[in-house]
Amino acid sequence: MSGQQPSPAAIDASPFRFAIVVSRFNAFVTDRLRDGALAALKEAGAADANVQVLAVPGAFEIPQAARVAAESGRFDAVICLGCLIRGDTPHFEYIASAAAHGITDAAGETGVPMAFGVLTTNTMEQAAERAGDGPGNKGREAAAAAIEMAALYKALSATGSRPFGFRA
Ligand code: INI
Repeated sequence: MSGQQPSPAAIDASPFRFAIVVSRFNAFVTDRLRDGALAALKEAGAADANVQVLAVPGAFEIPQAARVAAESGRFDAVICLGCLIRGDTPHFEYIASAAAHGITDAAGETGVPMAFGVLTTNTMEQAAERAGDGPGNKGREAAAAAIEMAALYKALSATGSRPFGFRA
């Protein structure tokens, strides 16, 4: 089949520039998500100079910074990282919903792909499990998604490479 995408593991990240928007709230987890994302980008060939880490206070602020980063025109993809741990009040639901919807809207409205690496867990243990070393790290997973989406958008914008049925 023509126009088939390479498997994500084979995608070269060196042509792309990435922003990592990471919240400081629950930093013992989000630092590890950030490190996982940085490792995945490096392994895929991204140069340090093409990766910018932008810290924000909490998950609520992630979409705000992600949108401004996308609008700057300086990035091919934005990797959003945060950690929400459920408490005794509905606060968690509001922030989780705002983060998810805000990131979705920012990606759709700016045309810059954004990966969702915001953990929403019931316990600290569940969060820590998803931010460990190795492939289960959700920062790594988000970085892999961002690389794949940056490559997909590039393929879609290339002249004459529109897949069958794509609108003019
Ligand atoms: N921010 C998080 O990233 N994770 C949380 O678990 C969290 N809790 O539980 O409150 C949290 N709150 C802060 C919020 O994201 C904003 O930074 C704050 O409301 C200021 O706008």
